[in-house]
Amino acid sequence: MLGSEKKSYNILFDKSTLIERRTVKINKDLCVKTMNYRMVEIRSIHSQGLGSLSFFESGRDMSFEIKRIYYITGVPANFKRGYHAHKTLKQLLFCPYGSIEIILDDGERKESIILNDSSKGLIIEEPLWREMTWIVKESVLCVAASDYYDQNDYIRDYNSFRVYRSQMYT
Ligand code: T46
Repeated sequence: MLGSEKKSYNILFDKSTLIERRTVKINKDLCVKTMNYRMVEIRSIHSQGLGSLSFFESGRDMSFEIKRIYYITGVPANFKRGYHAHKTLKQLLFCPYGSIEIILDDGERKESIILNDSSKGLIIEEPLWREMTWIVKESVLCVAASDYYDQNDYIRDYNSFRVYRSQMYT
């Protein structure tokens, strides 16, 4: 029997550019959850022989204000980074060059996303454990983040992350 208390979050990026929307449904009795991340299309202009120009604008394309941009370069193939989650930070990840696997983990399940297209982005807006693997050497990982760097927003211990997640939904 379905419980009486249900919450549902539909977070929109931009209707015109949204290619996939995932919904978190929380039923307090059944505790049904799906992992909340979204793949989005980044607006891109392609010119024959001149390459491609992609862009997004804070306040127009984004569901959160961008306060920080960072990018990771010079990583060898098969190298792994991450192994943490964020408590409140929202991020758009994209790979303008190369191929990077992002494994997202909600404490119960893992899902794999390959970033290998400069016009596709991955939005993460809830605490999800992440591991990134560089499939192609020197792939570039760019991130637009909703807040300034704060090491207190990181959860770097997996068991602590699972406890944090379980407390979020009780
Ligand atoms: C994330 C994934 C996708 C700073 O000083 N300022 C910054 O803005 C950032 C992002 C990092 N740092 C320092 C903290 C560490 O001493 O840079 C060093 C490397 O950071 P970290 O080991 O956290 O890097 P990754 O690749 O494991 O994770 C990064 C982001 O930190 C994280 O927010 O979601 O990329």
